Amino acid sequence: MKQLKETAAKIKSMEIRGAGRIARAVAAELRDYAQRLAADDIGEFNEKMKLAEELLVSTRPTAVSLPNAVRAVMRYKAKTVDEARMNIKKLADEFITGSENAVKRIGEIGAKRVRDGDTIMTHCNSSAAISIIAAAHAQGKDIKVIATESRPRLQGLLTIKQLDSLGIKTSLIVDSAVRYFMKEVDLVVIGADAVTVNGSVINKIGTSQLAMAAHESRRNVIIAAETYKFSPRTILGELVEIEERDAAEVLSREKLAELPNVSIKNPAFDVTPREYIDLICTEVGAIPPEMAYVIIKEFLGWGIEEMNSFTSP
Ligand code: RUB
Repeated sequence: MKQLKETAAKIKSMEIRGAGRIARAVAAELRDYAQRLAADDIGEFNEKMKLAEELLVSTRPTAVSLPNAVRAVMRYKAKTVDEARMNIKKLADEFITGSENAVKRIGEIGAKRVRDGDTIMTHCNSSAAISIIAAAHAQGKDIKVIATESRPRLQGLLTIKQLDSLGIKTSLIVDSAVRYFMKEVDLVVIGADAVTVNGSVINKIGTSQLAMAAHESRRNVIIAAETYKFSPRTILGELVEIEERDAAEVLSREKLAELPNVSIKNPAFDVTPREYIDLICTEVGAIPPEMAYVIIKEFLGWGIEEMNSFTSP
């Protein structure tokens, strides 16, 4: 239980962050927890696994990759504890390898959309988006990147470090300079925490204003997202919850205490409507956002019928 709680705390505090990494960490934790778990019979084992699942799913509400990873591992079927441990390990390892391969494949597919000489704008720190940029660079295309800081947590600093180590010329800008620099941009490439059935994308706060600015200037916006970022529950009309993080990420408690009339609002993500998105680049192909349902049905296995029968009593 100690390690399980530690992993949950690391995801909550964002020591483990980024939707893909969160998904892989959760699959690995469920696998390892299952191996350590003391249980007299399969009933007790299943109950304890369910509690572990609930704890992990509660850590960050927006990244749909998290419940999708949990679902991929928790569909194990077993009559004995040993069999359950074995199945969980197999499913978790499959998910982790599949996820790593997906990020690589997205790079290969997405790089086809990058032209020699392009300047790409990106936001926050997305492994899938960086995979596209890195693949284009590896193909010998002469590209430049403009990366936003991504306040308040400054994930943009992780991005510039990664791009710098690949030898890619990168400029760092403050988030509010996105529209100012749009005239220098050829293509926007960003990641996703969730994609809804209607093709809207939920990603780091500021993504929607970036996409709007790109749309206004007729620049293409590519979303890099593995299929497990798509949200089956949105078929039922559910909205993806936007995580509201601690005010202290924006202003220290001491400074805030001096301003009795001020409160902080700190949503971690926002929703970009599909009108501002040209392409969602997944590991199974680059699709228009209108095709999101096909991904949810064909590749995640959840169509309208399955979702309705799953939730009906
Ligand atoms: C990270 C973020 C990333 C997506 C995709 O937010 O918004 O763009 O998670 O990342 P946070 P990846 O830092 O709050 O987790 O492509 O690596 O899954």
